This record gives sequence, C-alpha cells and structure tokens, in this order.
Amino acid sequence: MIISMMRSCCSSINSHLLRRPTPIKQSLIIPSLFFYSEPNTKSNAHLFLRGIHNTSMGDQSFQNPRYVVKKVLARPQREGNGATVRRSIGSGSGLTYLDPFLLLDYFSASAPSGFPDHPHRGFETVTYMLEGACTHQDFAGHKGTIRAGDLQWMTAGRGIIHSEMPGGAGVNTGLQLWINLSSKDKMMEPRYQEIQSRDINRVERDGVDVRIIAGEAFGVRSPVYTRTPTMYLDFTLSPGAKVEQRIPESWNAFVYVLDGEGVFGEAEAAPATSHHALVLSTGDGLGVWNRAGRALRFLLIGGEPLDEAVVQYGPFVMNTQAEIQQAIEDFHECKNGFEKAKHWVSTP
Ligand code: FJE
Ligand code: FE
Repeated sequence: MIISMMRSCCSSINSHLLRRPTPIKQSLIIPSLFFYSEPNTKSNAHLFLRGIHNTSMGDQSFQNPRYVVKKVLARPQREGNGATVRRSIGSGSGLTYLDPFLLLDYFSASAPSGFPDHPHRGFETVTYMLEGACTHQDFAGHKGTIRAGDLQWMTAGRGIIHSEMPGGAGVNTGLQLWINLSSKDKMMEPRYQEIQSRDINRVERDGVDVRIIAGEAFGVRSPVYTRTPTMYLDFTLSPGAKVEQRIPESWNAFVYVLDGEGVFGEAEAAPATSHHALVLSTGDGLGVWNRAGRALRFLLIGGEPLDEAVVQYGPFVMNTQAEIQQAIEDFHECKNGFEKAKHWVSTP
C-alpha cells in the first residue's frame, strides 16, 4: 500500500503552551506540533481475515513472507519534563505515521522527571513497562501504578487529561505506543484496560518465549480488546531459536528490537540490533532467526490500517482541521469530554 503523507506544519518541541483560562495547573505543554494529512484511499481491509492464526514452526510456511523495507535507529531525545525517549514511529526520521500507529516511544524517566498533566483525544495509548514503575492519575479520579511486565491500554476517545510519572525510585523504562482510532471511535467514552504481568498470556516453545499483549500467537489469545485490530507480541528467542509468526496480510507491521541481535524476514539478511525499528513489507507472516550467542528480545506490532485522513496537533489526533480546532476549543473551555478538567490537577 502506498502511504503518502504531507506535513504542512512543523514547529519545535515544547515551543507552544496551551493555557487554560481556569485555575488548572498553569502549563499544559503540547510539545509535538506536527500536522499531517493523509489523502483518503480506498480500503480493501474488509477482504482479509481479522483473526491471527497459529504459527507454524517448520520451514518457512508463508505464501508471502514479509521482509524488512525500512530500518530506523531510534535515538534518545528529551520529552515530557526531563524524561528521555527513543522515538521510532512518529519521529521526523521518515517514519511519521505507520497507519494505524502514530508513535512508539521507548521511554526512560527517573523522579522527578516524567510526563506531567497533559491531554489526549482521538487515539489510544498503550504503556508497557520493562523496568521500574509508572503511576498515572487522570482528571476522572483514576489512579494506578503499573510495574515491570504490566500493561495499561488506555482508549482516550473524546478526552483524557492525565499525568504519567515514575512510580518509584530508580530508573523506570517502558514503551508507549499510540494507536489511532477510526473516525467512528474518536469521540467514544474513555476507557482503560490494565493487565498485570502475571495475567499476560505467555507461551514457551522450542527456545521461543512470547508474551501476548494483543492478538494471538501459538493459538493463544490476549484478553485485551483492541478497537483498531492490533497485534502486540513480546518475543524472546534463545540462541539458535527461530520463529515464524503469522500476520494478517493487509496489516501494517513493524519490529522494535529491545536486546540482542536478530535476523528478520530473510534468512540471509544482516542482523538488526537494539533500538532499531524495522518496517515490514506486506505479506502473511514473518520469520525471525537468532544466530547470536545471546538472547534476542523484540516486539512485533501490527495493525489494520484505518485508511483515513489524519490531522494531528500534538496529543489531539482527528480527521480534519475543523475537528482539531474543536478539540483545542473543548480543551480550553473544558467541554465535550474535558468537563472534569475544570478543577483538576494531579497530586504530587
Ligand atoms: C505527550 C509530549 C509527550 N511519550 N512515553 C507530548 F511527552 C507526551 C507524553 C509521552 C509519553 C508518556 C509516557 Cl508514560 C511514555 C511518552 C510521550 O506523555 F502526550 C505529548 N502530547
Ligand atoms: Fe499521556
């Protein structure tokens, strides 16, 4: 599928403050001010199965194996309030939008740095902790801490204002993925799915250990409901192990390497190492080989493209400029989903 993207405006991170006239914490920073639009294209997604089927462990068994079409190294940058992120999807480095994925940040924060009070509208944030903890508080009174291996799947829908801060001393690292919502879901009531590490389904077989965060692997499904059909798998391969994972043919998919080095897509490909994002071609599955002497850990993330126009203003992601204007107005005037913002600030 051809994705054509036009970024009509780009200004520097942290350069704009959106201030509210009410006694809300004075600065709600909307740092990434990218606007981009995607022309509408006809979707053929309905022609394909949504389910993810079992994986074969034999010789490469796909009709149309996927291979790596783009490799991007995610370099550290400052974000939020003193936190560090390695941004792959959503960065300026040629991976602006991989429909339906808006952003993938590998983040690292130590108190007092973090991501103080900020809004979201029109998409989902998926936070997966690797080390330490992250405490979130929102304007509706939700509060919780996720720790290493835990997951928070937040559907912002029409509006959330929240803080995401380190949940303890020491380094806190994790991944945050932003998944776009289709036009029919953008203004839905917000909701959370929080899953503790021990409740994440896991399969171990032939040197392959997979945690199934969303979708299915080896015939085992995740309980997470994904409004935009999505797969999110956390694989660890022992030295010498290989895996073949089915991916629905029409979906966009990518790999993010966390540890070790792996050969992805083609048996003779050059190995990829940590913090590289690998965008995959179309196809019905991916083969991965660990030929190194240490464990390989990577995420495999895929989703059904929405094929809708995208207009983004920092943490507001809608289909049209008019909807973005409306989101900014609603945020400022605490209406249409932002009512609870009127008298709320997070507690330290
Ligand atoms: C945000 C800048 C931000 N990556 N990874 C602008 F930093 C954020 C934001 C995050 C974020 C939070 C966590 Cl816990 C992990 C992140 C960006 O909160 F939402 C906007 N708009
Ligand atoms: Fe957030």
